[in-house]
Amino acid sequence: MTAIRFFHMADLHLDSPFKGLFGLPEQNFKKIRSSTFEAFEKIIHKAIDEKPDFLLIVGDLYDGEHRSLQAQRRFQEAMEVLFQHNIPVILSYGNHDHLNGSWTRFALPSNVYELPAETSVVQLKIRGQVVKIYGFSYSERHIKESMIESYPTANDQHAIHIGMLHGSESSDTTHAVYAPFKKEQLLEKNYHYWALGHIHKRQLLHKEPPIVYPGNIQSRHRNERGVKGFYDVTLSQISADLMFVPTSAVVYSKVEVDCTGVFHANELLEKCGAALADNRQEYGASVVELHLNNIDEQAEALFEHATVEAWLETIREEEEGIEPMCWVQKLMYHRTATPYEPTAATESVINLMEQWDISAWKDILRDLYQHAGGARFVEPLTEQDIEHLKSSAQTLLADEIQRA
Ligand SMILES: [Mn+2]
Repeated sequence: MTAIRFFHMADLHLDSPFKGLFGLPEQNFKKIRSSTFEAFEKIIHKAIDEKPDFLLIVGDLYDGEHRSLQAQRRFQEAMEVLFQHNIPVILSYGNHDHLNGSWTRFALPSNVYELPAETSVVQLKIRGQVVKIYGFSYSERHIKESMIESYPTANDQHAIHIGMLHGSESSDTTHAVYAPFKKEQLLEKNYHYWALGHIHKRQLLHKEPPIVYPGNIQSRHRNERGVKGFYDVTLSQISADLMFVPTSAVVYSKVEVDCTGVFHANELLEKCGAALADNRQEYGASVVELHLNNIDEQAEALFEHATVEAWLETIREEEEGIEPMCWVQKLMYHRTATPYEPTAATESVINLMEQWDISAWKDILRDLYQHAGGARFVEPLTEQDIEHLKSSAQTLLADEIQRA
């Protein structure tokens, strides 16, 4: 039984602009701004070193439909290098880099198969083993209808069949639904592997055969936390072996500091420094959301004469110049819950807040999220954000009542 080896990646989002970052030193911004390229280059180096049989790239190679010139140039150069090493690449375009955008065209070398808008098959022969790869590119940004019917059922028993699909599982309503599918529909095709893209969080929807989201290769904002990468897959007709390979050039992470017993400002700074050093040790270059937990009355005095912004600035100064970089994007502090006597008024407000669903919250926050000048600076509202808003609103309310 011949086994083949390929790299499965998706959502490169090359030249992502990282719009939500402000006030950071020039060299930090440069590092972050080039992280999508750096992550991609790690993959190309590994491909050159280890010579997999081919690469699959499942949509959203480029961040914008205008496909920045720099991104295209860097991508083309990478493909030329793979051409010299005889490594084929099969790619599809997704909702971000759909075929209807307007961009300056670069010609890619002949080892690269760009899937067209109609579901098509690419056939390769690897050490005598026939491999059939099916997929399509987005003809326009919004493909809301299911595309799965357009994929043929595997009938050639001697071939290895792989489906490439940029889209979302139809029950997953946390994302805009693109080219929706049900897991059962994929399984019915009798393929040996489903290479998915679109959802940036790595996940295995099914084990045998594997149905896989590798996630993106580099986080783009604080809601895409953790180490990103791709899958190095060894596949035969009867077995699949998946190895995750990290590629993040900059890791977005959440760092928590326990402030129990903190009394002096320097103690707080030391604790933050130590926690950030651990984070640096684990992830290398990073963008951090720093949470100060268990702020008791004693520790709270530290925030009476200095604002959170002033603390953030001081912590950033402490970190400046240390390599690899650690940019504290956000500082949040959480008081130990101060018991308060609930009154009918506070309870009714809190209960009301509990009843708002995601669309009610979106409606309430409409002024901010639809603001002509400001909307482009805020990241999309997530369920996590709403949870956080809800708890801060409740704490604030309880506090105000108590002080009144
Ligand atoms: Mn994407």
